[in-house]
Amino acid sequence: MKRLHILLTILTVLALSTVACLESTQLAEMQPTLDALVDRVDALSGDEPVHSPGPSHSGEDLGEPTVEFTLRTDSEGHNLVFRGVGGEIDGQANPLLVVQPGDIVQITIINGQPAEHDFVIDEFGVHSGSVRQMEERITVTFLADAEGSFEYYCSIIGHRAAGMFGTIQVGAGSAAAADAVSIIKHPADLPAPVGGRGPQLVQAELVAQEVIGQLAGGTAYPYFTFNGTVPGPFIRARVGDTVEITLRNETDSAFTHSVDLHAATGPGGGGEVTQVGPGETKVFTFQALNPGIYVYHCATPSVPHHIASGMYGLILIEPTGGLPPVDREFYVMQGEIYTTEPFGTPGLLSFSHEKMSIERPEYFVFNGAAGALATEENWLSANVGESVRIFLGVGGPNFTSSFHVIGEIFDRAYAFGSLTSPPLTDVQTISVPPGGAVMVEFTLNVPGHYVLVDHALSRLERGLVGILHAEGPQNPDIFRTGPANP
Ligand SMILES: [Cu+2]
Repeated sequence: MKRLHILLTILTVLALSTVACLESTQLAEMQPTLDALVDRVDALSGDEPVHSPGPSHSGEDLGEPTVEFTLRTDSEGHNLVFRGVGGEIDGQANPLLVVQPGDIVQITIINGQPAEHDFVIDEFGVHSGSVRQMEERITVTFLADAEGSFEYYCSIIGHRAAGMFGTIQVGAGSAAAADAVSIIKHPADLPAPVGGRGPQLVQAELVAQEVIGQLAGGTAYPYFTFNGTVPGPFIRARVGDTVEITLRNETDSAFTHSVDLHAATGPGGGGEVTQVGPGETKVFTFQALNPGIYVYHCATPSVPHHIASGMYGLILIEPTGGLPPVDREFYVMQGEIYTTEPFGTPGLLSFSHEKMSIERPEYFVFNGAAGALATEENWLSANVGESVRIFLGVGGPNFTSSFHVIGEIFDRAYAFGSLTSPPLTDVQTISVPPGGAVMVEFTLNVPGHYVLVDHALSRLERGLVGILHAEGPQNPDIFRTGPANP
């Protein structure tokens, strides 16, 4: 059911982006994706195993509630939501409701809109009946007699798709998942261009940190990171620079780690001389001989385990004179995560060496987590008229990305991360191999949401989606709804 929640989250993001783009872009391309997702969600609604919950409870025979929540129907942008009232959920849209097995749960719905809504949790037989008038209230009480994550939603037609759904988590796994930290690297977090300066010494410190991180809502994974984020820090230098890399491994680590920088010329790209046990620090230095956008990654066996768990990043070696200036630069990396548990399982998941060895990931991610770049907090933000540059790397460890931005065309694509070859021009989708990267550039002409995907689109349903949010005036000469000559 958690899987359903994630799909619905993605669906909502896509629905939101589609609504926002109706008068602007790419509806034609988004619609099949949305339709497919709707079909998938519908199928899941029917075939998800039910955790042997109890029958519908009317409330009278349950006794006093042991936990209470209040939700108010509301809107948020183009979406409809349940908004938390009071307590820890106050003000949150579609809050995660955490209860324990055996709790008698009472939920009060207040209508914040002059429209019909209701409140349903299928697995617990909860069907509130409708509220129609402003401030009308209805209360449901039920026994949380099954562990796991379950969806609550409004069953009025179209309302779930518009965003009226959330998760109630009962018992196990919720504590670990709730304590998990965010490992998402913000896509705008990268150093300024080097410009026209001469060669110099560039020092970078990498810290190997093993953390329990949020893989998805209510789902955690034991990540290996450089400096606590996936990808690790963006390292920026120029050709001819002397680059000094310090790798420290936290004292509370369980594993040895290392770093291999594809920008370095020498044994293992540094991987041989940087093997550091817990609490150790090692330093090595290389000269940046070749310009380009390069991947770095941990090179400690099992190397694909360390990479799949998040130990990768990009190092940019700018050519003499620097890169042409642009208005916005972004840093995005794609990877796969191999969990023992199926996609969508709540709680703390575990790494599966078996699934990794047969290349069957459960999750595909941009910047470390499912849907990491699809929320306003972490999406790529720019304005109409601005030139945009995306550095897209693939940590992998195994899957090639067919990188595409829905509704945009790459004016220039520096294939394979080569910055000294002439760029490809006017490119729709570009292949980026594991351990490889690309630099793409384009200008934003029309406001709206542009969705970052791997055009192997099944991966979208496993978490691989991001949004480039463009604000500014409409540009009807380039895109508009309606006929050419109204
Ligand atoms: Cu490692």
